[in-house]
Amino acid sequence: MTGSQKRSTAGETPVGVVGTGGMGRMHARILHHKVAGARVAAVSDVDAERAEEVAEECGSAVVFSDAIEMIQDKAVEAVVIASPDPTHARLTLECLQIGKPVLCEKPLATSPQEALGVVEAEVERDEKLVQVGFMRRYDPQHVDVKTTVSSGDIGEPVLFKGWHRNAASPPVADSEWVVINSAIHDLDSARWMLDGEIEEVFVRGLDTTGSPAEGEFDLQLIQLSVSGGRLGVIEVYVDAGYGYEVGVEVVGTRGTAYTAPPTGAVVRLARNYSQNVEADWLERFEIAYTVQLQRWIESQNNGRLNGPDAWDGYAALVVAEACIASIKSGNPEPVSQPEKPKLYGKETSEVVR
Ligand code: ISE
Repeated sequence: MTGSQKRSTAGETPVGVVGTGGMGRMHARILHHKVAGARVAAVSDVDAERAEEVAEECGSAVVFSDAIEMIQDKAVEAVVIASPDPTHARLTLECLQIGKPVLCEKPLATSPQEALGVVEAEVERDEKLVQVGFMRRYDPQHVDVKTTVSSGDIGEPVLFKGWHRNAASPPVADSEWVVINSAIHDLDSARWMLDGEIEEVFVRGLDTTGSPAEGEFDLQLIQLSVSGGRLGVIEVYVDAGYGYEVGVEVVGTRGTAYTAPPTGAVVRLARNYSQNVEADWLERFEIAYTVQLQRWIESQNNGRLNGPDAWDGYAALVVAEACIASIKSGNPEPVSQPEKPKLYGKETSEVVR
Protein backbone atom coordinates (compact mmCIF):
# COMPACT_ATOMS: atom_id res chain seq x y z
CA MET A 1 0.00 0.00 0.00
CA THR A 2 1.51 3.32 -1.07
CA GLY A 3 0.77 6.99 -0.30
CA SER A 4 -0.07 8.96 2.81
CA GLN A 5 -1.81 7.39 5.77
CA LYS A 6 -5.13 8.69 7.00
CA ARG A 7 -5.75 10.65 10.19
CA SER A 8 -8.41 9.12 12.40
CA THR A 9 -11.48 11.24 13.07
CA ALA A 10 -14.49 10.99 15.29
CA GLY A 11 -17.76 9.68 13.87
CA GLU A 12 -16.27 7.14 11.52
CA THR A 13 -18.74 5.02 9.50
CA PRO A 14 -18.44 1.38 10.62
CA VAL A 15 -18.11 -0.68 7.42
CA GLY A 16 -18.55 -4.43 7.02
CA VAL A 17 -16.58 -6.11 4.22
CA VAL A 18 -17.97 -9.30 2.68
CA GLY A 19 -15.20 -11.51 1.31
CA THR A 20 -11.53 -11.39 2.27
CA GLY A 21 -9.93 -12.72 -0.92
CA GLY A 22 -7.77 -10.41 -3.05
CA MET A 23 -10.43 -7.75 -3.62
CA GLY A 24 -11.98 -7.81 -0.13
CA ARG A 25 -8.59 -7.65 1.56
CA MET A 26 -7.64 -4.71 -0.62
CA HIS A 27 -10.85 -2.81 0.17
CA ALA A 28 -10.45 -3.52 3.90
CA ARG A 29 -6.85 -2.33 3.89
CA ILE A 30 -7.69 0.86 2.03
CA LEU A 31 -10.60 1.58 4.37
CA HIS A 32 -8.39 0.98 7.39
CA HIS A 33 -5.27 2.81 6.26
CA LYS A 34 -6.49 5.52 3.94
CA VAL A 35 -10.16 6.42 3.96
CA ALA A 36 -11.04 9.27 6.29
CA GLY A 37 -14.37 8.92 8.08
CA ALA A 38 -14.54 5.13 7.91
CA ARG A 39 -13.36 2.11 9.86
CA VAL A 40 -13.53 -1.62 9.23
CA ALA A 41 -16.00 -2.82 11.87
CA ALA A 42 -16.49 -6.36 10.56
CA VAL A 43 -15.41 -8.78 7.88
CA SER A 44 -17.05 -11.99 6.75
CA ASP A 45 -15.76 -15.02 4.90
CA VAL A 46 -16.38 -18.74 4.85
CA ASP A 47 -12.60 -19.06 5.12
CA ALA A 48 -12.21 -18.23 8.84
CA GLU A 49 -8.43 -18.12 8.80
CA ARG A 50 -8.30 -15.64 5.96
CA ALA A 51 -10.97 -13.48 7.61
CA GLU A 52 -9.12 -13.49 10.96
CA GLU A 53 -5.96 -12.38 9.21
CA VAL A 54 -7.65 -9.44 7.51
CA ALA A 55 -9.53 -8.49 10.68
CA GLU A 56 -6.31 -8.39 12.63
CA GLU A 57 -4.63 -6.30 9.99
CA CYS A 58 -7.48 -3.78 10.08
CA GLY A 59 -7.72 -2.95 13.79
CA SER A 60 -10.18 -5.04 15.68
CA ALA A 61 -12.83 -5.97 13.16
CA VAL A 62 -15.37 -8.59 14.22
CA VAL A 63 -15.23 -11.77 12.13
CA PHE A 64 -18.37 -13.42 10.75
CA SER A 65 -18.57 -16.67 8.82
CA ASP A 66 -21.99 -15.73 7.51
CA ALA A 67 -22.30 -12.65 5.28
CA ILE A 68 -26.02 -12.15 5.94
CA GLU A 69 -25.45 -12.12 9.71
CA MET A 70 -22.74 -9.52 9.26
CA ILE A 71 -24.92 -7.36 7.01
CA GLN A 72 -27.74 -7.50 9.57
CA ASP A 73 -25.49 -6.66 12.50
CA LYS A 74 -26.47 -3.32 14.04
CA ALA A 75 -22.84 -2.33 14.48
CA VAL A 76 -22.37 -2.36 10.67
CA GLU A 77 -23.71 0.77 8.94
CA ALA A 78 -22.40 0.31 5.39
CA VAL A 79 -21.31 -2.74 3.42
CA VAL A 80 -18.67 -3.53 0.80
CA ILE A 81 -19.35 -6.73 -1.16
CA ALA A 82 -16.28 -8.44 -2.57
CA SER A 83 -17.34 -12.09 -2.48
CA PRO A 84 -17.59 -14.28 -5.62
CA ASP A 85 -19.69 -12.86 -8.49
CA PRO A 86 -22.69 -15.22 -8.10
CA THR A 87 -23.30 -13.92 -4.55
CA HIS A 88 -23.41 -10.20 -5.43
CA ALA A 89 -27.08 -9.67 -6.24
CA ARG A 90 -28.41 -11.67 -3.29
CA LEU A 91 -26.21 -9.84 -0.77
CA THR A 92 -26.94 -6.45 -2.30
CA LEU A 93 -30.67 -7.15 -2.01
CA GLU A 94 -30.15 -8.00 1.65
CA CYS A 95 -28.53 -4.59 2.22
CA LEU A 96 -31.36 -2.86 0.38
CA GLN A 97 -33.99 -4.64 2.42
CA ILE A 98 -32.58 -3.25 5.66
CA GLY A 99 -31.61 0.12 4.20
CA LYS A 100 -27.81 -0.09 4.38
CA PRO A 101 -25.62 1.66 1.78
CA VAL A 102 -23.66 -0.87 -0.21
CA LEU A 103 -20.68 -0.76 -2.54
CA CYS A 104 -20.91 -3.96 -4.58
CA GLU A 105 -17.99 -5.12 -6.68
CA LYS A 106 -18.75 -5.60 -10.38
CA PRO A 107 -20.62 -7.37 -11.83
CA LEU A 108 -23.74 -6.39 -9.88
CA ALA A 109 -25.15 -9.81 -10.80
CA THR A 110 -24.40 -12.60 -13.22
CA SER A 111 -27.40 -11.86 -15.47
CA PRO A 112 -29.43 -8.76 -16.33
CA GLN A 113 -32.56 -10.45 -14.95
CA GLU A 114 -30.92 -10.79 -11.53
CA ALA A 115 -29.60 -7.20 -11.67
CA LEU A 116 -33.07 -5.97 -12.56
CA GLY A 117 -34.28 -7.44 -9.26
CA VAL A 118 -31.84 -5.11 -7.47
CA VAL A 119 -32.95 -2.10 -9.53
CA GLU A 120 -36.60 -2.86 -8.83
CA ALA A 121 -35.99 -3.24 -5.09
CA GLU A 122 -34.21 0.12 -5.05
CA VAL A 123 -36.94 1.83 -7.05
CA GLU A 124 -39.47 0.35 -4.62
CA ARG A 125 -37.58 1.96 -1.72
CA ASP A 126 -37.32 5.18 -3.75
CA GLU A 127 -33.82 5.69 -2.40
CA LYS A 128 -30.42 5.07 -4.00
CA LEU A 129 -28.30 2.90 -1.73
CA VAL A 130 -26.31 0.81 -4.22
CA GLN A 131 -23.01 1.75 -5.83
CA VAL A 132 -21.27 -0.63 -8.25
CA GLY A 133 -17.47 -0.99 -8.25
CA PHE A 134 -16.73 0.39 -11.72
CA MET A 135 -13.57 1.91 -10.29
CA ARG A 136 -12.19 3.14 -13.60
CA ARG A 137 -14.54 6.08 -13.20
CA TYR A 138 -12.22 7.22 -10.38
CA ASP A 139 -8.93 6.60 -12.16
CA PRO A 140 -7.26 10.01 -12.71
CA GLN A 141 -6.39 9.20 -16.34
CA HIS A 142 -9.88 8.01 -17.21
CA VAL A 143 -11.35 11.02 -15.41
CA ASP A 144 -9.13 13.35 -17.48
CA VAL A 145 -10.27 11.75 -20.72
CA LYS A 146 -13.91 11.99 -19.62
CA THR A 147 -13.48 15.64 -18.58
CA THR A 148 -11.90 16.49 -21.93
CA VAL A 149 -14.70 14.76 -23.82
CA SER A 150 -17.36 16.53 -21.73
CA SER A 151 -15.69 19.93 -22.28
CA GLY A 152 -16.39 19.67 -26.01
CA ASP A 153 -12.75 20.51 -26.82
CA ILE A 154 -12.30 17.48 -29.10
CA GLY A 155 -15.63 18.13 -30.82
CA GLU A 156 -18.38 15.54 -30.92
CA PRO A 157 -17.19 12.16 -29.59
CA VAL A 158 -17.76 9.66 -32.40
CA LEU A 159 -15.63 6.61 -31.56
CA PHE A 160 -14.77 4.76 -28.33
CA LYS A 161 -11.74 2.48 -28.25
CA GLY A 162 -10.91 0.34 -25.25
CA TRP A 163 -8.15 -2.17 -24.59
CA HIS A 164 -7.98 -4.47 -21.60
CA ARG A 165 -5.33 -7.11 -21.08
CA ASN A 166 -4.84 -9.48 -18.18
CA ALA A 167 -1.61 -11.44 -17.78
CA ALA A 168 -3.47 -14.73 -17.35
CA SER A 169 -7.03 -15.87 -16.81
CA PRO A 170 -8.18 -18.18 -14.03
CA PRO A 171 -9.19 -21.77 -14.90
CA VAL A 172 -12.91 -20.86 -14.67
CA ALA A 173 -12.61 -18.39 -17.56
CA ASP A 174 -14.86 -19.32 -20.46
CA SER A 175 -16.21 -16.91 -23.07
CA GLU A 176 -19.10 -15.83 -20.84
CA TRP A 177 -16.81 -15.24 -17.89
CA VAL A 178 -14.59 -13.02 -20.04
CA VAL A 179 -17.61 -10.88 -20.91
CA ILE A 180 -19.23 -10.75 -17.47
CA ASN A 181 -16.12 -10.50 -15.31
CA SER A 182 -13.71 -8.57 -17.53
CA ALA A 183 -15.36 -6.87 -20.52
CA ILE A 184 -18.11 -5.55 -18.24
CA HIS A 185 -15.69 -2.76 -17.23
CA ASP A 186 -15.16 -1.75 -20.85
CA LEU A 187 -18.87 -1.82 -21.60
CA ASP A 188 -19.37 0.53 -18.68
CA SER A 189 -16.49 2.76 -19.85
CA ALA A 190 -18.03 3.07 -23.31
CA ARG A 191 -21.43 4.10 -21.87
CA TRP A 192 -19.77 6.54 -19.49
CA MET A 193 -17.26 8.08 -21.89
CA LEU A 194 -19.77 8.61 -24.70
CA ASP A 195 -22.64 9.33 -22.31
CA GLY A 196 -24.83 7.07 -24.41
CA GLU A 197 -26.30 3.63 -24.72
CA ILE A 198 -24.88 0.69 -26.65
CA GLU A 199 -27.46 -0.38 -29.21
CA GLU A 200 -25.78 -3.26 -31.05
CA VAL A 201 -22.78 -5.52 -30.48
CA PHE A 202 -20.76 -7.85 -32.68
CA VAL A 203 -18.20 -10.06 -30.98
CA ARG A 204 -15.45 -11.99 -32.71
CA GLY A 205 -13.03 -14.07 -30.72
CA LEU A 206 -10.05 -16.36 -30.62
CA ASP A 207 -8.91 -19.10 -28.31
CA THR A 208 -5.20 -18.32 -28.02
CA THR A 209 -4.42 -21.01 -25.46
CA GLY A 210 -5.64 -24.00 -27.45
CA SER A 211 -7.74 -25.03 -24.42
CA PRO A 212 -9.70 -28.26 -24.70
CA ALA A 213 -12.98 -26.35 -24.50
CA GLU A 214 -13.23 -25.43 -28.16
CA GLY A 215 -14.68 -22.04 -28.91
CA GLU A 216 -13.77 -20.44 -25.58
CA PHE A 217 -12.63 -16.98 -26.53
CA ASP A 218 -9.92 -15.56 -24.29
CA LEU A 219 -9.35 -12.82 -26.87
CA GLN A 220 -12.48 -10.91 -27.84
CA LEU A 221 -13.02 -7.99 -30.18
CA ILE A 222 -16.32 -6.31 -29.45
CA GLN A 223 -17.69 -3.86 -31.98
CA LEU A 224 -20.33 -1.45 -30.73
CA SER A 225 -22.98 0.77 -32.22
CA VAL A 226 -23.69 3.52 -29.74
CA SER A 227 -26.69 5.87 -29.59
CA GLY A 228 -26.37 8.99 -31.72
CA GLY A 229 -24.79 7.04 -34.59
CA ARG A 230 -21.46 6.56 -32.76
CA LEU A 231 -19.11 3.57 -32.89
CA GLY A 232 -16.93 1.64 -30.49
CA VAL A 233 -14.42 -1.17 -30.44
CA ILE A 234 -13.13 -3.03 -27.40
CA GLU A 235 -10.27 -5.50 -27.23
CA VAL A 236 -10.32 -7.82 -24.21
CA TYR A 237 -7.47 -10.28 -23.96
CA VAL A 238 -7.35 -12.17 -20.67
CA ASP A 239 -4.25 -14.28 -21.43
CA ALA A 240 -1.97 -11.56 -22.74
CA GLY A 241 0.96 -12.98 -20.81
CA TYR A 242 3.13 -9.92 -20.36
CA GLY A 243 1.21 -8.06 -17.64
CA TYR A 244 -1.91 -5.97 -17.05
CA GLU A 245 -2.95 -3.02 -19.19
CA VAL A 246 -6.11 -1.01 -19.61
CA GLY A 247 -6.69 2.08 -21.68
CA VAL A 248 -9.27 4.09 -23.59
CA GLU A 249 -9.30 6.54 -26.45
CA VAL A 250 -12.21 8.72 -27.41
CA VAL A 251 -12.02 10.09 -30.93
CA GLY A 252 -13.92 13.32 -31.53
CA THR A 253 -14.69 15.33 -34.65
CA ARG A 254 -11.84 17.80 -33.88
CA GLY A 255 -9.38 15.80 -31.81
CA THR A 256 -8.85 12.78 -29.65
CA ALA A 257 -8.16 12.04 -25.97
CA TYR A 258 -6.59 8.91 -24.57
CA THR A 259 -5.10 7.50 -21.40
CA ALA A 260 -1.31 7.54 -21.32
CA PRO A 261 0.68 4.56 -20.07
CA PRO A 262 0.52 4.72 -16.27
CA THR A 263 3.28 5.82 -13.95
CA GLY A 264 6.90 4.79 -13.53
CA ALA A 265 10.19 5.93 -14.95
CA VAL A 266 11.11 5.41 -18.54
CA VAL A 267 14.52 3.75 -18.42
CA ARG A 268 17.10 3.94 -21.19
CA LEU A 269 19.71 1.27 -20.61
CA ALA A 270 22.02 -0.87 -22.71
CA ARG A 271 20.50 0.38 -25.94
CA ASN A 272 17.01 -0.32 -24.61
CA TYR A 273 14.12 1.93 -23.69
CA SER A 274 11.71 0.47 -21.13
CA GLN A 275 8.92 1.10 -18.61
CA ASN A 276 7.31 -1.28 -16.14
CA VAL A 277 3.97 -2.88 -16.90
CA GLU A 278 1.73 -3.46 -13.89
CA ALA A 279 0.99 -6.99 -12.72
CA ASP A 280 -2.75 -6.71 -12.17
CA TRP A 281 -5.69 -4.41 -11.50
CA LEU A 282 -4.90 -4.11 -7.78
CA GLU A 283 -1.63 -2.44 -8.70
CA ARG A 284 -2.85 -0.48 -11.73
CA PHE A 285 -5.99 0.89 -10.08
CA GLU A 286 -4.89 1.34 -6.46
CA ILE A 287 -5.54 5.08 -6.61
CA ALA A 288 -8.91 4.55 -8.26
CA TYR A 289 -9.98 2.06 -5.58
CA THR A 290 -8.93 4.50 -2.87
CA VAL A 291 -10.76 7.48 -4.36
CA GLN A 292 -13.80 5.28 -5.00
CA LEU A 293 -14.03 4.27 -1.33
CA GLN A 294 -13.34 7.81 -0.08
CA ARG A 295 -16.07 9.33 -2.28
CA TRP A 296 -18.47 6.54 -1.36
CA ILE A 297 -18.03 7.24 2.36
CA GLU A 298 -18.38 10.99 1.76
CA SER A 299 -21.53 10.46 -0.29
CA GLN A 300 -23.13 8.80 2.71
CA ASN A 301 -22.42 11.82 4.85
CA ASN A 302 -23.75 14.29 2.32
CA GLY A 303 -26.67 12.04 1.38
CA ARG A 304 -25.87 12.10 -2.35
CA LEU A 305 -24.68 8.92 -4.00
CA ASN A 306 -22.95 10.07 -7.18
CA GLY A 307 -20.95 7.03 -8.30
CA PRO A 308 -21.96 4.33 -10.77
CA ASP A 309 -25.28 3.01 -9.52
CA ALA A 310 -27.47 -0.08 -9.75
CA TRP A 311 -28.79 1.12 -13.10
CA ASP A 312 -25.25 1.29 -14.50
CA GLY A 313 -24.62 -2.22 -13.15
CA TYR A 314 -27.81 -3.46 -14.80
CA ALA A 315 -27.27 -1.61 -18.10
CA ALA A 316 -23.77 -3.09 -18.49
CA LEU A 317 -25.21 -6.57 -17.95
CA VAL A 318 -27.89 -6.01 -20.59
CA VAL A 319 -25.06 -5.28 -23.07
CA ALA A 320 -23.06 -8.25 -21.75
CA GLU A 321 -26.01 -10.54 -22.45
CA ALA A 322 -26.10 -9.31 -26.07
CA CYS A 323 -22.31 -9.93 -26.36
CA ILE A 324 -22.81 -13.52 -25.20
CA ALA A 325 -25.63 -13.93 -27.73
CA SER A 326 -23.31 -12.59 -30.46
CA ILE A 327 -20.56 -15.05 -29.49
CA LYS A 328 -23.07 -17.87 -29.79
CA SER A 329 -24.70 -16.72 -33.04
CA GLY A 330 -21.61 -15.34 -34.76
CA ASN A 331 -23.72 -12.34 -35.80
CA PRO A 332 -24.29 -8.77 -34.65
CA GLU A 333 -26.95 -8.70 -31.94
CA PRO A 334 -29.24 -5.86 -30.86
CA VAL A 335 -29.12 -4.64 -27.27
CA SER A 336 -32.52 -4.13 -25.65
CA GLN A 337 -33.08 -0.59 -24.38
CA PRO A 338 -34.96 -0.75 -21.08
CA GLU A 339 -36.51 2.45 -19.82
CA LYS A 340 -34.54 4.10 -17.04
CA PRO A 341 -36.57 4.77 -13.88
CA LYS A 342 -36.64 8.41 -12.68
CA LEU A 343 -34.65 7.52 -9.56
CA TYR A 344 -31.49 7.20 -11.70
CA GLY A 345 -31.63 10.57 -13.46
CA LYS A 346 -30.77 11.31 -17.09
CA GLU A 347 -27.01 11.12 -17.49
CA THR A 348 -24.87 7.96 -17.64
CA SER A 349 -23.57 9.43 -14.38
CA GLU A 350 -21.24 12.32 -13.71
CA VAL A 351 -17.51 12.79 -13.42
CA VAL A 352 -16.49 12.11 -9.84
CA ARG A 353 -13.22 13.73 -8.80
C1 ISE B 1 -11.13 -8.55 -12.55
O1 ISE B 1 -12.13 -9.20 -11.86
C2 ISE B 1 -11.30 -7.08 -12.44
O2 ISE B 1 -12.25 -6.57 -11.94
C3 ISE B 1 -10.30 -6.29 -13.15
O3 ISE B 1 -10.53 -4.93 -13.01
C4 ISE B 1 -10.38 -6.66 -14.61
O4 ISE B 1 -9.44 -5.92 -15.34
C5 ISE B 1 -10.11 -8.14 -14.79
O5 ISE B 1 -10.19 -8.44 -16.15
C6 ISE B 1 -11.16 -8.92 -14.01
O6 ISE B 1 -10.92 -10.29 -14.17
